[in-house]
Amino acid sequence: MKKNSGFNTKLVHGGQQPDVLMSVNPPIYQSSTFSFKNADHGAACFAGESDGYIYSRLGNPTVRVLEDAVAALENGAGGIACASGMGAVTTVYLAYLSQGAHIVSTDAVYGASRSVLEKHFSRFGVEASFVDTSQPEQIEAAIRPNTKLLYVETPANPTITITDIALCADIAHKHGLRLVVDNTFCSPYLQKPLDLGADIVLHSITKFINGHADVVGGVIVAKTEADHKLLYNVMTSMGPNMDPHQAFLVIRGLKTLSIRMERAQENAMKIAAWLESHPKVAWVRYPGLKSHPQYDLAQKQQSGAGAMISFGLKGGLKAGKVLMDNVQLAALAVSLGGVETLIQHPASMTHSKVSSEAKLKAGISDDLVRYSVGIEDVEDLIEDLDHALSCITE
Ligand code: LCS
Repeated sequence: MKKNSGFNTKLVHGGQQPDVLMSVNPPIYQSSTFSFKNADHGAACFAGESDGYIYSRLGNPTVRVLEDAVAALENGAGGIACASGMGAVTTVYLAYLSQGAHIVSTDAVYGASRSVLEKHFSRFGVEASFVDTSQPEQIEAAIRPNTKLLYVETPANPTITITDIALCADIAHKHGLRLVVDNTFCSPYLQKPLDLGADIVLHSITKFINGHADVVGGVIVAKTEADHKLLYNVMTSMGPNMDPHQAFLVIRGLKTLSIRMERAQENAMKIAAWLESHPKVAWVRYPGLKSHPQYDLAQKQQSGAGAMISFGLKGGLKAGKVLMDNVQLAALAVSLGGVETLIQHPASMTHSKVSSEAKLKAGISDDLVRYSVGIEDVEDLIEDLDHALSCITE
């Protein structure tokens, strides 16, 4: 594959090296360790003077295919695959947040990305401020002399609030901070944070990149070789490394990212518009709707509106529960970004560990229902929602 190949060519062929047996797909190197040609070769591998593999926590050829593929899609210097999205998030926190350091983060981040800071990193003297990063003045006001990272999730989970990445890069760099973007909701198909000025991008690979609800995983891509080296060192020292079999499945899922994303967001646009005109629906948050507060920014920053919708019903949480209990095609389950449609209630599920006060401030209201649109026939999904909404009697 040429370096300047198109996005879809990178999806199908990215990271793959010619195989000795000419296999079309990368082999699964299910081996914890690799032998050295001789003692000097072993020493050279450990000294970084030879790029031979040593031990699978420190690097594995199947995992490397995925790391190189995602790095090429995000236009970064290198990728670091992790056992989970939270493995990727905490690797980034650990790499840049030492005792006494401070991070400014989006208030509506994924629940665990927030609670790991509040409950665990705080034990080591790390401070965190959570603000609405779609409002640059809130970011500026939160930055302190000890701030090291500006961490942005856009679109945010679950409010679908959109933050201006290029603007955040300017703010971060003016204050000597690194800008980290969680790009899980868009995937590199719809948004490329490094091109917009971010220093580090990460994903819960569990979601759109893998796309088949059969793997938990994460990936980090750094813009510079130096950041890549530091992050790789932290990850391999701590050990949240991805398993080769896990990587093989993600490589398979990745190949169809564009066509899955296109189909899911085409469905999502129709469903969001349908929901917005339904008499029992109070509000809908979807970047493809003109009613989205950052509609213009979404048009500029993303090449599509994505497949995540949040909405609230006029009957509040009580009505939302009836809806969730009566869908038959959509699964009532957390996670997102797969070929199958999922529905969940963030306040009591994915964000249940976030305090009520913090949820309220971040706009994670009790009535918010999150809908991850899959690639089923849209008529069937609308019929399913229509039936579930008709079960709400009050
Ligand atoms: N970042 C975002 C934006 C996420 O949505 C998640 C998981 C993570 C990071 C962590 O990734 P994981 O370790 O789970 O692979 N989000 C979930 C959700 O909304 N429902 O279940 C998991």
